[in-house]
Amino acid sequence: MKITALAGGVGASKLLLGLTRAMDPRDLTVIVNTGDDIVLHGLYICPDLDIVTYTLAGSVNPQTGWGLAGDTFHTLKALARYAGEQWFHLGDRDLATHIHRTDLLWRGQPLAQVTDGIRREWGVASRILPMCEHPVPTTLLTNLGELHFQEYLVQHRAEPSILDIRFEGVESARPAPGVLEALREADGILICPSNPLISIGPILAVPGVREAIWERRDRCVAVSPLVGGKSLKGPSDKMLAECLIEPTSCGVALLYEDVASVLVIDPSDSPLCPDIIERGMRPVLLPSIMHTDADKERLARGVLSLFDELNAARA
Ligand code: FO1
Repeated sequence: MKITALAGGVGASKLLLGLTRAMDPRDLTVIVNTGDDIVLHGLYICPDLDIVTYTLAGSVNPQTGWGLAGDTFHTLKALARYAGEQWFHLGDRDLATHIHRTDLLWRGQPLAQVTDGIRREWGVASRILPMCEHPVPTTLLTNLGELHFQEYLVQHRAEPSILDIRFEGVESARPAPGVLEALREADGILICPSNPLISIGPILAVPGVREAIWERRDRCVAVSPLVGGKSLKGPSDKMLAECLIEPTSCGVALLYEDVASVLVIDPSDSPLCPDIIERGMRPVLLPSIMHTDADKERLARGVLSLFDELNAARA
């Protein structure tokens, strides 16, 4: 069974790791958000692509869910002499990835090819695709003014209130090579438990992507990133509330009802089932909190059984 997943960073990677243990990882393609990408110190940094790659390689820092396990920060400390204290923590070994990527991009290699080379160097068997190759930075209009998503999240610890979200230039972006094919050829499409506004939102906003999934809605399953009205990771709950969307799996259903037929929610959220059904989605209860590798694999196996069931119903 070929699975194509839409993913942000840390939350998605947990489920993706479970999937690579529950299925042949070569049958998994991951389409990753690049709205979080940022240029710092002249380096092109793609946090979500790197988080997915390092996680599937078994090398991510397990404490943070981003960066490399056991990395050091000597370069960043040395840089403080010239550029002052840095708010975005780039580890020494992580920097090698950003230097290599930036070098290849400067030489004219497209981002999808660079990304594929990096995942191969890390021994990752699943295909990892950027959503598009053209930079589409997520900009938030906040009470402090316009902020790049990383400034909002990391520098300002997601404290400012959000007035608007923009994916700069997305109207003229094109899906990266392989993205639409991976959606059209998938037996199952999975929307990972990532922030629906700023991780999955940018992917769906790339022209052609939402339509391609809409056509295959009957085989698309979304996993809610909220349990009991709280985000599993990051500020999804706060951001949804500020965008006047109910910060529960019901609000998530509102954002995905046109593209996914099934919404996986945690059993503790079962009282939300009638509202989710009202939105035209089928709620499925699966334990969604992933602390251990066993939790990740159990959720992944539950999602794979759902895809089997959906395929059997279509046959
Ligand atoms: N997140 C932080 O909260 N603080 C950081 O200093 C930080 C650095 C960082 C460096 C490389 C990288 O790939 C990711 C990094 N992240 C950091 C995570 C990142 O900001 C977000 O989690 C994602 O963009 C959202 O998925």
